[in-house]
Amino acid sequence: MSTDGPTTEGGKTDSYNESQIKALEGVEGIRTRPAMYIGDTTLRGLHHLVYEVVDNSVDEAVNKYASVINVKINADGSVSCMDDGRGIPVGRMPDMNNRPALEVVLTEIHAGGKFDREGGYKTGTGGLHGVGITAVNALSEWLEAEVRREGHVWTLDFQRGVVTDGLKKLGASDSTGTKITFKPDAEIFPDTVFNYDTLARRMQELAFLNAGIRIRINDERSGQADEYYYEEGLIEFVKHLNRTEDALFQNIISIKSTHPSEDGEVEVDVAIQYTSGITESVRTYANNINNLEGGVHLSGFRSALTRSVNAYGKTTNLFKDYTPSGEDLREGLTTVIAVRVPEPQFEGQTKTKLGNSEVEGIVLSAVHQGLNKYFEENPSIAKLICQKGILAAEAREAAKKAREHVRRKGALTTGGLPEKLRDCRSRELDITELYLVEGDSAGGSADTGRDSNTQAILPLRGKILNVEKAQLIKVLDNAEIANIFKAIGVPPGAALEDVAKRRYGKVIVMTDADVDGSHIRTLLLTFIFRHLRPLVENGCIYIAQPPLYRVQQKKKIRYVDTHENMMSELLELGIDGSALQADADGTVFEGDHMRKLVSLLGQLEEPLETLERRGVDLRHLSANFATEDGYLPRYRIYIGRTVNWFNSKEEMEAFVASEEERRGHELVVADDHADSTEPSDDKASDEDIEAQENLQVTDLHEIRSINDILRQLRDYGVTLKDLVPAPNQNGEPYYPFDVLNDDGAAKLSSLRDFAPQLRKMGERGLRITRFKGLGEMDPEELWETSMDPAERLLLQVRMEDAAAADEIFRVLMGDHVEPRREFIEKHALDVTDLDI
Ligand code: 0RA
Repeated sequence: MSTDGPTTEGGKTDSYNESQIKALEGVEGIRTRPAMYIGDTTLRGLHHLVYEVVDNSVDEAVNKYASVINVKINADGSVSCMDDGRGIPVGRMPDMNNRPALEVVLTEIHAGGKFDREGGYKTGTGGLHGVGITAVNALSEWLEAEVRREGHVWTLDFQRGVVTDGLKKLGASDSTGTKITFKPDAEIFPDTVFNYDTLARRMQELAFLNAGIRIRINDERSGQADEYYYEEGLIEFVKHLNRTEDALFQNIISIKSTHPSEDGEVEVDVAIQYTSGITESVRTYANNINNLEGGVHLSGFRSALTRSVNAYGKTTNLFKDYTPSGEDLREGLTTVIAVRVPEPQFEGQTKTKLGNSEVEGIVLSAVHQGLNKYFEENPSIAKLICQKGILAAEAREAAKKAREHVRRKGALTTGGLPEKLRDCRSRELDITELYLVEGDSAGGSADTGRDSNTQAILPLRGKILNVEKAQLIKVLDNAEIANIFKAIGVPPGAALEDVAKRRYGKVIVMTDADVDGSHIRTLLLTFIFRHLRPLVENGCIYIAQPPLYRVQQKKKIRYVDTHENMMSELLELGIDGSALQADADGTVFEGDHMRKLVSLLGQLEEPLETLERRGVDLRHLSANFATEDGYLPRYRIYIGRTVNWFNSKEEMEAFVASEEERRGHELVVADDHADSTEPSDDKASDEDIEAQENLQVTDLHEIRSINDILRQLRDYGVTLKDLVPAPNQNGEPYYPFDVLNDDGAAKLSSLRDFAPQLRKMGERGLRITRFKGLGEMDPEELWETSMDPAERLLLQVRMEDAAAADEIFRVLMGDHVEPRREFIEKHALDVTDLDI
């Protein structure tokens, strides 16, 4: 790499030159078409941002330069990803207009390729060839890079992909690594709230796929934290997937090999284990990307398994009457396949199906050889597998007979429709829908309320059969299940071409918004995922979202979908007919003026709560450290126990430089552990801390938002002190604000109480009911809220959702109690929340 030694003197930037204009165009391109870079801007795309950043750290770790990756959801909703790798280079690049390499990496598309990464990054992970981290930068309201390298800590800040604070040197450090912190841009992403479980699941997956890397994740918002470290990689992945099941034998078969190919080396890593159950569970990955639709590696594996087991069964004379089919041999089999391919090609509906044709043969021969060797060395296990295959073949034979029997009677998909089905008249797939409704009483209301031309209703009683445990033959025996097949008109184990035969365009699952309802929804989705998967792949499956609240005001009734909407409606009602009076100068706020004030105050609440959750006392901070013009300082530096606050990186850099000058030595920046907080009394003695003389630097990101809003509040004459309750001269509580309303008044000690007070006032004269179940709605209500295509809210089920339901289901229904207990305890919070 051709860079000069690092320096903090920025080049003059008052005129744009070619390389900066190009970077700017790149950023604008990404912001105009975000989907091209991260797939979409839904929650999926949002979480993808984190994966892009983590992928770079994983690369660094895979190449043995890093060993630990820390991911943190910060209190303000931003995310930090930190590794202990070499650190992104910070030196200036002469042929890039002397910009620091760090800046180039974060602003140039394909910058990754500009670096000759020694040790060769043969195969990138999920990252899109150097676009990844630049896209994250462009799609973030702000991003801060912190690099430890060449004896120092360096920082570089961006806003929406453009540099705001050039390269700064923050102090000394003898460690190395990269930390990227970013806040997704709300102008791009409709929802910017990260989900801990989603990120944690992916981090665990990455740890399984990349043995020996330690990945920690923690959530400052909730205190949740996990650490993932698997020395044995996929073997432990399979163990984890089977934690809920009884294994057929304890051994996990592992096959690993490397093969030359045209573009470079192909790595194959496979682990399998049989359970005593019947469901097959497969995960496939190419370059750490989950291939939900499978692909060439999966088909190669399947052929190899069939060949190896059948060859063994034949030569040992175990297969005489029956030769099990491939499907038979996969009953109860848990498989993880991970390949690394130099130039992965993805196909299929969701672009996740691996397509490189040469990989099929590579996996086939690797697994074939691996299994043959394993069976030779472990004959008793080979025998168990053969026997299980025979059992499955026998069961399949019996099920086939049973199916033919039912089919002859026309019971499953032809002729007789279920008695309980309330069919619709139209047969046009474009407009017809089948509602699967929990309970007979809700089914009855839905029947009365529906549009009988296009909407059919199938009420389901109680919990449908536990399809996890039952053999297919029993599944078909179950009346409720048989009804679903009959109604939909697609046979079990449907193929893609059967989808066109379905009797309705959409199948809509409608269950109560309580624990039982969500359990039944999981059951139904699992069942559909396993036996009618092509319907999911084709986007035919939906979930109805009945509203949460009914609001009655005199005779008028309205419905509200979510808790958040209920809160904002109450606020709106409170604003109506209210006024705010500031006692100090008699200013009165009313109408739109007041509404805008309330909205600004509302936006302030979240970052203020974040600040308080960190243990920062707003009153103390604003009384002692506010800037002259009434804003809050953003950066906190502890040296030993002495705290200092700064408003900009410039001030902070200057302060560190002057302290170093005064002390005659460099100040070491404390290593930034994922869980680091300010020095506390119980951690170390005062002497220890003084002796360390470490710099502990914290950037309180939320203060950026707070100051932004404070700036806007200036237009209303509102300042920091109006947000902090202050006693009067006699030390008594002081209420400087009055809320006046048609039917009452209230006094406020600070404007932070304004919105809650308005909501309280808004509740007057309303009867608010929170729905516990569909049964509480009468037919018209059910139609208006959950069935009228013009009004209702439907959620389309995607493959990922169905696969997630399947996993939950395995845990809930599996053989082992412990994982189930763990699961329920871990999710107990959500459950109580759902159930109130
Ligand atoms: C370019 C070149 C080098 C390292 C990296 C990028 C790098 C990027 C990221 C992103 C997250 N963590 C990272 N760690 C390293 C090579 C540097 C050298 O040769 O010292």
